[in-house]
Amino acid sequence: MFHRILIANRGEIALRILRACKDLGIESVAVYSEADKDSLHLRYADETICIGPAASSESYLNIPRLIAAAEIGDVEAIHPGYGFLSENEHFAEVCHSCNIKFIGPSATAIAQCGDKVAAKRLAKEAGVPCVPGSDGPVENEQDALAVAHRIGFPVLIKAASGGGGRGMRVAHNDPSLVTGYHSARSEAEKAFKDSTVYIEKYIEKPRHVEIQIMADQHGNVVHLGERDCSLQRRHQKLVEESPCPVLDEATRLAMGEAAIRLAKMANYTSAGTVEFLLDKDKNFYFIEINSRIQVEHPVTESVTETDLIREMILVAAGEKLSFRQEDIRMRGHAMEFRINAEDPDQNFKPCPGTIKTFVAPAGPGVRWDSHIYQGYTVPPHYDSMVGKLIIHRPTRKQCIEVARRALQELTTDGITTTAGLFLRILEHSDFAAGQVDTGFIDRYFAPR
Ligand code: MV4
Repeated sequence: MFHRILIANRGEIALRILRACKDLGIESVAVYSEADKDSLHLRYADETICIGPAASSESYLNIPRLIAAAEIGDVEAIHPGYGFLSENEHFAEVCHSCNIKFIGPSATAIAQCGDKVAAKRLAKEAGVPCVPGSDGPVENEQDALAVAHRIGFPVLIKAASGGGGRGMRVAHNDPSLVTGYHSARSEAEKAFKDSTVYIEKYIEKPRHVEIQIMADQHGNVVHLGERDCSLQRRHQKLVEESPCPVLDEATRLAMGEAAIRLAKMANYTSAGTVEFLLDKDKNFYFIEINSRIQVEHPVTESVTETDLIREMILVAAGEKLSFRQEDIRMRGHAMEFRINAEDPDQNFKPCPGTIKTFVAPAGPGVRWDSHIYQGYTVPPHYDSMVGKLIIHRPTRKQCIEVARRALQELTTDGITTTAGLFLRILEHSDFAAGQVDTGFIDRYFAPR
């Protein structure tokens, strides 16, 4: 087992990883930018190293500085968390060549997942249902029109290196397809230095349902059920839950088995997420695979009684998975609410600042994953998530009841957060009925 791990991240996930290290008796080295010198996890770390100024490009994204910190800190492994370098194949490769274990999938697996055209090809090979569309990249206008006429409008043009909805265009007819094709390509070129695009049938009002997988270095792959992440705004998830309120056992089984086949086809190791769209008729289609631990992992940890960060560390050290598929049962219902320092009434404008009074919610089934404390100043340089409220109760109805109470308890005087928005969402009859899709927030809570 590792003796010492470097945590290449900040905020709540840095604290989450640090806690897993502590529980395993592993020493931790925390790195931080100048803007994060008051970060909570630094107080618990065995060693802290400042890696640069506030700008991510000069700190959390700076590979030479992180490797230097790993050498100085004398660690055997690096946990990248989510965001930053977590899906950077080059970083995974550099760690490998420096004899530092990257706690995540291999550089090859990361590269295959990062290229959405390659991932879709693998999925097809593995017999995983995919959205009808182009077979691989679309090279020109004529190709694009031919694909659209074969599958029928509406279609969605997507960037092969895309993420977060960038480089995506919906087209309903020939002229908008031609325009969208070129604007998607140039946006993709700017954002990802890769103008490769592909085309899919546009699935209207889908639910976003993803399967958590976990794989060790001995060929064992297990799925841990699904998360419904349909409540999003501009590709930022706001609420996630498990189980998906509309998924039947047969579809859950089919999605889980599909995710496992894909993971095996990709020689995948560590934690990963296979994303699907679920249409109105309960058909599911693979869209992409995320090669990192995700923000919403506690939802799965709650319903499956697992510790995914601990498991990632153990399998990275070469251990076998601590559970088999038949050991995984889903119990009760879990929801996660992302508390962002943003004002929903001002178009979700970021609201960094100092927290004058802080009270964390608690009680049965309440988990609060956060790095904030009374007197803490939320810096303006990073994403605005300041905590995650995770509720786990025997039923979805009780989950909603406890969530309402816990959101009311949460006190963060001095900064505006999304907590108030969630109280309004919880009152919505469609949410109470589990009848949501990826357009729900835009329709009712964030009209442009
Ligand atoms: C789709 C889709 C509908 N049809 N693909 C969004 C980002 C990336 N993860 C894939 N995404 C989608 N892909 C097809 N063929 C719908 C989404 C989608 C979405 C689209 C518009 C507005 C909000 C959305 C939220 C989640 C998913």
